[in-house]
This record gives sequence, C-alpha cells and structure tokens, in this order.
Amino acid sequence: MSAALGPDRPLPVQTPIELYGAQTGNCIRAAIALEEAMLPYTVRLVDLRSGEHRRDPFLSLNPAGKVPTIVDHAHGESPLVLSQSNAIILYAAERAPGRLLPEQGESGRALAFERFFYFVTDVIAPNHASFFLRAQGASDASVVLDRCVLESLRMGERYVSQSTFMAGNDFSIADIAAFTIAAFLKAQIDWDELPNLQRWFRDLEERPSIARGYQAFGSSAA
Ligand SMILES: N[C@@H](CCC(=O)N[C@@H](CS)C(=O)NCC(=O)O)C(=O)O
Repeated sequence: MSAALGPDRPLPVQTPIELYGAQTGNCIRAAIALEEAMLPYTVRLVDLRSGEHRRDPFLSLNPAGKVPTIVDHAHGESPLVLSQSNAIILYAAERAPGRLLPEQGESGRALAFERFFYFVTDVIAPNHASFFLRAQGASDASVVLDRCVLESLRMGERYVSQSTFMAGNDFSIADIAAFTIAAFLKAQIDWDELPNLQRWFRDLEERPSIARGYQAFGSSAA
C-alpha cells in the first residue's frame, strides 16, 4: 500500500464536477452519463430564457454560449472544462471503466461506439436541425427531416431485438443517446410496431440513473 493512502491517511475527498446546464436533451445526456459513472457532481443551473448563457461569467467558461459545460477540478490547478455533451459522455466513460463502455474486448467497445454515433449523428443531429429549420420558418424542410429522424430511430428495434441494450447485454453510452431521443419523440413513435424497442424503453425508464439524470435540472418526466 502506498504511503499516500496508508491507514493513517484519509482517502482524498473528490471535488464534485460542476455541471452547468438546463433542462435540454444535451444537458440531460451529460447528467445521465455522470450518474451512470457514479461521479459526484453539482448542478449549476443556467437560465437560458434570460440569456444567462450569453453573458459573463458563463461566456468566460464557454465562449460558444451553449450548455452543457462541465468543470472538473480533479486536474490540479487548471480545471478541465468541457463544452460538448458527447465529449462529456466519453469523459465520464473514461473516468469509470466498465460502466459506460465494455472494459474488455475491442469489438464490444467498437459496437458501443457504432451505436452511440448512430443515434448522435443519424437521429439526434437531424432532430436538432429540424428544430432549427422550424424556428426559421422552413416548415416544409423540417417535416422532411422529421420523417428521416423517426425512420432512423426505428433501427433501434433491430439493435435491441437480440440483446438487452443497444450494444449488447450491458448498458452503454449508446443507450444514453438512444433513450433521450426516444423519450423526446415518444408521442410520435408507433410503439406497437416496435415491441423490442418498447421493452427496452420501459426498462430504461425505471433505471435510477436515468430518472436522476432527468431530475438533475429540476424536472422529472422522461
Ligand atoms: N454540440 C453541442 C450543442 C450544445 C447546444 O446546442 N446546447 C443548447 C441547449 S441543448 C444551447 O445551449 N442552446 C442555447 C443557445 O444556443 O442559445 C453539444 O452537444 O453539447
């Protein structure tokens, strides 16, 4: 046993990660990842309605003026600041080996990455683009994208037809990405046609880390 962690010395206290955010999909994904990784964190609510994210002090943390952003003080004098939800999810996975990505086996990890990026790039990203187009008054274009998003989400049915989770029999980052977008679109999904996806969704609704991730910014509904 090293002297630093000998019986006379208390274990170092882990300073909680600060998670800046609001009740949005990207922020909830980051919160779920921290929950799954069992990393202590403190929520710093950012009031998007009043434009708090476009003013200092938040801008000095993330000049892009977007949430989520985390500040991790576990790195000595200069804390680690991360401002992309997917980087935060991957960082949580690295900090907690085996919890969000398979620890052993290249193929298991590769599959988790494949499915994670599938939901991020083929479902979540076009869903954001559709939201943006609608806000700009380009409703026809947004309807086309909405159709693609729902069609792509149906692929999840195949992923969970042979396994408990999106990338095998262990929970992974792929489930975080898939669950949050399925929850967002749940009223538009034809669940009767997707029995495996429905079973997977109901199981994850009951998962404590997911429930806590949704509550992190003050609302509980998935
Ligand atoms: N690529 C970024 C996107 C971040 C993002 O768009 N955040 C939204 C909330 S989900 C935001 O801060 N919107 C406020 C604004 O753009 O004014 C990520 O994945 O974290």
